[in-house]
Amino acid sequence: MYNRALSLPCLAPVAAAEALPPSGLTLFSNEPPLPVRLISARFGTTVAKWSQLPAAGIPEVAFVGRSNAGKSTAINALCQRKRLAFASKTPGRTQALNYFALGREDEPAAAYLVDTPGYGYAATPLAVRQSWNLLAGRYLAEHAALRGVVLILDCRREVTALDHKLLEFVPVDLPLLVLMAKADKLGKSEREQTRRRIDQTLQSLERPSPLTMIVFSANTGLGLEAAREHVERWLEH
Ligand SMILES: Nc1nc2c(ncn2[C@@H]2O[C@H](COP(=O)(O)OP(=O)(O)O)[C@@H](O)[C@H]2O)c(=O)[nH]1
Ligand SMILES: [Mg+2]
Repeated sequence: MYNRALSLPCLAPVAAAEALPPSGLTLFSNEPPLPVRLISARFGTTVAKWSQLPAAGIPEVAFVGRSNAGKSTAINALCQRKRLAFASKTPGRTQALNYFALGREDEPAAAYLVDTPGYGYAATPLAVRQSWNLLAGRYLAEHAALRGVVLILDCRREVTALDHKLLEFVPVDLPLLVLMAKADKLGKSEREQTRRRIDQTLQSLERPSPLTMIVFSANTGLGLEAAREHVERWLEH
């Protein structure tokens, strides 16, 4: 297991006042850094094998879920983009991790959102499933930069056996945000009953780290702002 300790970039000390530029501009200020906003997301890079992962200094949030759960649609909605993550009715078979960079465009990424390949699509050949375990599974289990994981559930399927399997990869000390997605597909009372059942199932996992569930619909915007704020808070400091 990798060390999850946060490694902060060291700021070089300002040696003397004359080190400051004569214009009066200060190189370092006491102002806290600007918060990282999901709406700044743009494509970063595709990681197809372990050796291509970025160094662990930049915080990451991973999005996981079964194929067709609504993961790409949720990422697009959270980032206010139409086609940042590719959403389709036919689940893709690519096993790569897609990195979306956050922060000012003219600066190196301040953080990353990471779209993981859909888990366990029924028609997925065994070899593809195995390569999921080797890259995405290992990434969730070991990558030190992870600040939290967003699990997307299709509210009509609730927590399936595949979701339980997927969660086995996620270290118990990582904060988890569960989006009960496509909530617009359920009426009000059905939605509330589903929420209670999923909540009970999640509590029974007895994960020691913070676990939050948000009833979510990319179509209506239900839970969107709360989910966005939650992820942005993980990326603070
Ligand atoms: N009604 C409804 N459909 C959704 C919602 N989110 C996703 N979908 C649909 O569910 C299907 C799968 O979505 P997608 O984002 O591609 O799932 P992924 O495989 O998990 O990335 C698509 O047809 C989406 O249009 C939602 O909030 N409401
Ligand atoms: Mg997708």
